[in-house]
Amino acid sequence: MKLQAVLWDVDGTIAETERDGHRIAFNLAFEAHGLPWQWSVERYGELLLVTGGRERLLHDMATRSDAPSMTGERDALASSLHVRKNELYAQIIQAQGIPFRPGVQNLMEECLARNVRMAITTTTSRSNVGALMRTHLGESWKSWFPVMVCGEDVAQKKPNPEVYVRALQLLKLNPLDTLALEDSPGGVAAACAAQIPVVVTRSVYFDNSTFESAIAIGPGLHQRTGWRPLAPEAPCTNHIGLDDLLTWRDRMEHTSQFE
Ligand code: XBP
Ligand code: MG
Repeated sequence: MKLQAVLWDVDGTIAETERDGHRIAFNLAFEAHGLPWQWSVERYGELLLVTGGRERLLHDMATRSDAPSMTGERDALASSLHVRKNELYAQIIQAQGIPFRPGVQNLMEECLARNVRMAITTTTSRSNVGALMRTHLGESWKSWFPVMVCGEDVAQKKPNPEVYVRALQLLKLNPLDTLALEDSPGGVAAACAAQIPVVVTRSVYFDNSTFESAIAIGPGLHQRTGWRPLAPEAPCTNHIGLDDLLTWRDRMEHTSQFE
């Protein structure tokens, strides 16, 4: 059965945007608001279990004695910080750039060349996706992704499957005609709940996480070693490509973790 579409998670999967992008932008937004808060690399890793930047801010505020005590004030502060954070994130991306993870653009180009459609399926804000994609794919980047479902398009963010269900509706495809690429347990849970086969490329923050229902788990699209199940024999390339995704999808083994 042909693979009709590849569904891309963004943060952690397409690029390592969390530690050196979103986290830094959140800290600059705290400073800009005169707040003495800073999220360390470690603390941010804990906070990543809460998807969505605004939701993450509210979750953190609930642990702070110096956060506003009234719900309305907290909501307003979270919204204002989040808007500023996204502006700063775009500036960081423009000024210093965050590279695509190796092997990502290769697979995107292969999808285009072989008429496999691509969708963006993310809980990040639409503006953040644009900032990242534009720097790597140019102004025509949207033509690469006929379907894009972002944080503001859904009522419930990952691990809720809504992002993926919406993408399938827009693509007019059944889940088994597609395959998702993810890096986080929440993202995998969302894809699996939508019955979409999912391949995990481990990212900095989820390097040691346990994944229950992925059809393959590996270190990144740039290398064929370190995958479970093993990457199929392919003497002519070092990258993971569409044929590998197809093989894993057709075998549909469920891989829980490296052992
Ligand atoms: C990543 C997220 C997002 C980003 C920040 O989701 O959880 O919240 O950290 O984005 P995914 P916003 O890996 O599914 O893309 O601040 O725009 O919410
Ligand atoms: Mg991710």
